Amino acid sequence: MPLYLGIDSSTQSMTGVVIDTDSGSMIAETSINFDEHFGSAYGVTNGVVDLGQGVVHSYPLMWIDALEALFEALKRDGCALGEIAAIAGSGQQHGTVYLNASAADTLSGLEPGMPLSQQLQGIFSRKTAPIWMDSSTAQQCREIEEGVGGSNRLLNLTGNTAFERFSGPQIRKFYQDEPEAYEQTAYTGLVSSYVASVLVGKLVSVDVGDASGTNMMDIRSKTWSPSALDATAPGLSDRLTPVTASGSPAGTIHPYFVAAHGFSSDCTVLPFSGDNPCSLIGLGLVESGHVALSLGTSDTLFACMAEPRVSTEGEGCVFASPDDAHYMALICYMNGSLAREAVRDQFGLDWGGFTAALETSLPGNDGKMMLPFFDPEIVPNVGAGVVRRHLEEEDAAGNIRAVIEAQAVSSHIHSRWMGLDITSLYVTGGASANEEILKVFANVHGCPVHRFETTNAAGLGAAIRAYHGHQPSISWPDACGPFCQPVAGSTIQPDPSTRSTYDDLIEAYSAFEREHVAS
Ligand code: ADP
Ligand code: XUL
Repeated sequence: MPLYLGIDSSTQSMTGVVIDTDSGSMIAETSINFDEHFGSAYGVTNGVVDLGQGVVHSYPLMWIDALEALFEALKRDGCALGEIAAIAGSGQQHGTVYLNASAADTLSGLEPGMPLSQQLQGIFSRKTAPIWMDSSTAQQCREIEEGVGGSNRLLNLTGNTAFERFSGPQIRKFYQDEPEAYEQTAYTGLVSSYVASVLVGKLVSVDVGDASGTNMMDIRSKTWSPSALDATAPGLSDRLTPVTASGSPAGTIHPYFVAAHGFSSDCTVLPFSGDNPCSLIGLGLVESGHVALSLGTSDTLFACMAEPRVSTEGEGCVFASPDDAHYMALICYMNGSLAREAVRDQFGLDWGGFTAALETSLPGNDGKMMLPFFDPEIVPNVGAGVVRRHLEEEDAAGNIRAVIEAQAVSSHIHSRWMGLDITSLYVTGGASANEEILKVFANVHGCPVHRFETTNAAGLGAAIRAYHGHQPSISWPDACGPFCQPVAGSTIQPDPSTRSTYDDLIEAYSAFEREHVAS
């Protein structure tokens, strides 16, 4: 019975998804929440440390503690780790990890009998990793764009204008702010390649899917772009390994994991990719046209494309798909679940109360609106939190509906650059468990919303990538087929009677956003 494991190293948790390809079923899904397990040891809230002024970091060592806790939890749940034929993974995108010259030897020499995090604590040239929520690099974005000859040049070269959260601007800021620590950095990786490196016991390359989110990869040749690297930091090419195809195995698992956790010594490890690229696979988007929505810590809307169509206004981005053939178009909102939680908590509600409030309010919210940027926002680009209410602050149901309608309408407005006729939406992410939220997205986009067995498409996509990497002769549609079917009877249909209300709201919200957010 061949089993495949997908590991999702996300903002708030480390999740394992195990699939059995004989029965075509998901046999385990287990999550280690960072705050719950390591909140006091590492001082994280929602998995991160907010250092102020847009600086948001996390701890690479904590992710490894969570990885070991995940393996123990999977075993407790009865999962036979020794039967896993291959592992692939998914990482929160863009976050950068900085390792010193001792890393390579430490990784290869891992010994059973001592927790990994104790053995790894000396390998970092920077103890923390800036993650995708960090919006402190506006200056570095401009410098990199200028360095390559302007924002259009960077867009044409890498598929993306410079974004604050992308890895290149973050690396440049580190080089500028901490030149000595940058000098001590022998290897710069991403969350994805770092976790894979620990599993294999050697420095593993960044895959094409995650390298697309760095502002440093040539989107056509899928190799590091020398001019983008030069514009980012001196000597950077010496601190990177070449970009790898997502489907080309990174190696076999290090003997540490055989001795400490019972893996088979010939378990193959595939490169990890970004969480959104993995969700593309986990939702079965391996042919161009279909569109998906992920309602996790960030909210993202994305689609599979045959060619890299770019967003000239910087609303969205383009990544290479980890199927090594297609591309994905994506828009990303920082104010996803944490904005929904902010409003929920303002009224002292749980998700049940939040959902009841949505049920009692009407589509269009009687004209009440909110710009729900509790934190800086990516699209539209807002440097510091901006919350504008066109309603009473004490109106619980009005505020709750206003947040959800703002998020759904914004995803409609800012996805136009993708040039797609959105005829259905596939959903994933923690908040996709909430049917009332999904109804709003179905009505605003005027299309059915399909739900899946797991709300963690990134972890499932990683498991499918492990399967495909281990059995490359299977086609992608066949690899995804059994695992990526919407749950029968769970589709949410749009209510046509809300169409004109939402057409009006799309107009009104666009104007409201333009009024309060300088372009
Ligand atoms: P990530 O993978 O980005 O760490 P997840 O996809 O696991 O995040 O989503 C976690 C979020 O899901 C939580 O922060 C929470 O706000 C949200 N969530 C969980 N259950 C519900 C629910 N019933 N309604 C709305 N949101 C929910
Ligand atoms: C995508 C992005 C976020 C993170 C969340 O560009 O920044 O969706 O990948 O984990």
